Amino acid sequence: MKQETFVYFIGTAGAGKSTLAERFHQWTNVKGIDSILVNLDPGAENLPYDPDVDIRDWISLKEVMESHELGPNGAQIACADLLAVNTDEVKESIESFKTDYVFVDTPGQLELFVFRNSGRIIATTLRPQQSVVCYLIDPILAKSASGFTSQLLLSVFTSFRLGLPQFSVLSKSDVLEKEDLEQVLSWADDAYSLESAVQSEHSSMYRQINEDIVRMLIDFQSHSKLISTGSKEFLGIEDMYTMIQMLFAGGEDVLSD
Ligand SMILES: Nc1nc2c(ncn2[C@@H]2O[C@H](COP(=O)(O)OP(=O)(O)O)[C@@H](O)[C@H]2O)c(=O)[nH]1
Ligand SMILES: [Mg+2]
Repeated sequence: MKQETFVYFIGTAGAGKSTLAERFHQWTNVKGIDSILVNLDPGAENLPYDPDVDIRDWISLKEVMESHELGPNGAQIACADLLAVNTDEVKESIESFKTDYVFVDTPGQLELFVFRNSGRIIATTLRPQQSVVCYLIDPILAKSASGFTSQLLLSVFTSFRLGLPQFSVLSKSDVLEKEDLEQVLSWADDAYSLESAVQSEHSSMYRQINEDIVRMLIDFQSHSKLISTGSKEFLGIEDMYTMIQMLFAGGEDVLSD
């Protein structure tokens, strides 16, 4: 039986999860690696790909809105809670493809997958021993030091909740001016430069908190290994692939045969 590697794309709304999942899938096609795309967003309207496994086959946001007389926000939450009910069917459907890589696109809003129980149930049921989270940092939200720190904290919460191996990427990096991109990458390389940048944004009453936050980020190593990605020419995808191969070292590299 094939030993699939699951890659979960997680990040705030609009961070570029669906687009990056699709780009990675295309890249594997070019490289001759077998992969499938799984959509776990019941509320997805305009996906930039045609999913191989689609949660919307089991859960319809529109039907949940009608049957429970809910508005779109309430229905999104109800749908997120229903995700776990269909885990066995989703697992069976994924396994039927007998593939090497499973790219899992998660609901638009991060909290629906990370903070509610369903996400955790899915991530620990499907194939936790060969799963990795690709956490997307939205560059627009990372331009200021406090914004970037907040994004790193969200990635720590994600790792804390799901308990899976995780790495971060700076998505949509083409939307940043060159200087802003360099700034964000330099903060990612050096947590202490991030700390002093946050310090200069806030008054000194936050000094101790800033120090504590930076120490925690270093402990979680969430500040390091930030890979720049963007829609152009598969930017960063090969680095992501290498990172995943390294994480599961000892596993078979499907590219090498
Ligand atoms: N410039 C640029 N735009 C992107 C990139 N990736 C995604 N987008 C755009 O950002 C928006 C949100 O992307 P999407 O993948 O739907 O984000 P999601 O909500 O995290 O799944 C869409 O309008 C995409 O076309 C990128 O690499 N560069
Ligand atoms: Mg999406």
